[in-house]
Amino acid sequence: MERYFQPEIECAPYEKIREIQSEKLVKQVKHVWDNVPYYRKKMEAKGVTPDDIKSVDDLHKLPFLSKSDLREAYPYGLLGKPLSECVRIHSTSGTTGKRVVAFYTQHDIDLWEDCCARAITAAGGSNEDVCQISYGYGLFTGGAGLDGGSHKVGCLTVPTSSGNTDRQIMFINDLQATILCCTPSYAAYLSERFKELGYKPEDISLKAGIFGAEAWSEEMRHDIENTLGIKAYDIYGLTELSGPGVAFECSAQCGMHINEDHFIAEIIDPDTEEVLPEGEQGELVFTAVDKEAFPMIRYRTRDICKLTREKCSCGRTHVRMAKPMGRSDDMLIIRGVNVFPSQIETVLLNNGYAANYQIVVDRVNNTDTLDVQVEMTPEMFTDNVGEVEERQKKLVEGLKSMLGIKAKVSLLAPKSIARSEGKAVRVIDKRKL
Ligand code: DLL
Repeated sequence: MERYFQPEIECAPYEKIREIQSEKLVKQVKHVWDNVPYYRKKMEAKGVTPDDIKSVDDLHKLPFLSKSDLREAYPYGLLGKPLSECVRIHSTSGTTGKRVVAFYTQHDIDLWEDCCARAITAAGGSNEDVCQISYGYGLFTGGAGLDGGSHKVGCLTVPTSSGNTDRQIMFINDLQATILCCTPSYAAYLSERFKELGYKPEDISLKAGIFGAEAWSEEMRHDIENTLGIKAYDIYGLTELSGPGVAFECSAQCGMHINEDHFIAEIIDPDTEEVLPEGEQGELVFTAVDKEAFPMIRYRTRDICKLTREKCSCGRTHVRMAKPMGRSDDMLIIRGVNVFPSQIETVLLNNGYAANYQIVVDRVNNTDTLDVQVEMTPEMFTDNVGEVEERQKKLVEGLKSMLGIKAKVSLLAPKSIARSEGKAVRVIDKRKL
């Protein structure tokens, strides 16, 4: 059995990691200064030159990049290499404004696939595995990234892409797939379908799942693990930084190791932009020190989470990020109270519901309304009105204690909410329409 594990990097002492980062950062800042006039102007405006950046300790002197910079510089304004050296783009499925288009040289793709290979390895993968990739292929980074990683690990790669659920199940069964890669909401849908078809966990060949691209709760993880009989690993990334594999979970399933030889992570206060100490919650900011074609420096992700350097039982030393609670722009402000969809999901799953829900926010008579619509499971489904009312009441109370505000709860019949094959759309905010 061959494993794609790089202990000399992944388990390097902190000082060694800082050394690698500092060396690469100095080079990267020079590369950007010389080749990306847009960022050079930002540096000049802040009065910083490459000579000021001697190590990671100087990172805070550099200006941030944000989504609005990406929009302003669209499409070619942040390119760090001539187009003749770029070999690929990927793009986000952004719903507002211009899409993000990210560029890759062959070197960038190799590094990205290396990150994804580490993720598959950390989930127990080797060249003996059959790895089914049910993330979408195309502009979205999920399919291509994990496909490349799976090749590097030497798995037999099954590129089903997303959708056509019964065909997914056929391939898993016929080829005896052992690793499944897809969004957690699609994994939940596949689990539901396996159950409907009468499969028990021990009938399913899968042993691990690599699920990411959207926020998902611990409760959802347990549901998927129990139905499919697997261990479910989280994976994080974003198009601007390459795609999946910026960070990944290991056997400890306790936060995601950030590939620190490629990405330097900081947590900032999103309002003051001040860098926060380790362990505090704030906005995640990344500096990609190896990327050539689309070199992001201090890129503000808008994802809210914490970092820890506590020792990990897997032996990897790279810093771990907690599950992001959601993006700061996913946060709903309802009657002045901050609400993350992931908090609502926790309450629903703790009460025995599956992750088939939608959150509808509206404004009636100048007051915000929050309607949590959730499907009953087939086992709960009943026409006994008293029982349904009792269930509703329990959820209203659970939500009140989690969020601090009152929500309306609508219990729906099983299968009344459309299933997602990619990233699930959980929130319908009618206030913005
Ligand atoms: O979602 C890349 C990806 C593909 C990651 C497949 C993992 C697996 P984007 O479409 O650019 O890229 O969306 C990036 O998705 O800023 C987060 O808000 C969210 N996100 C990604 N992974 C996670 C995760 C891909 N594990 C945005 N948990 C990010 C929570 C996640 N949110």
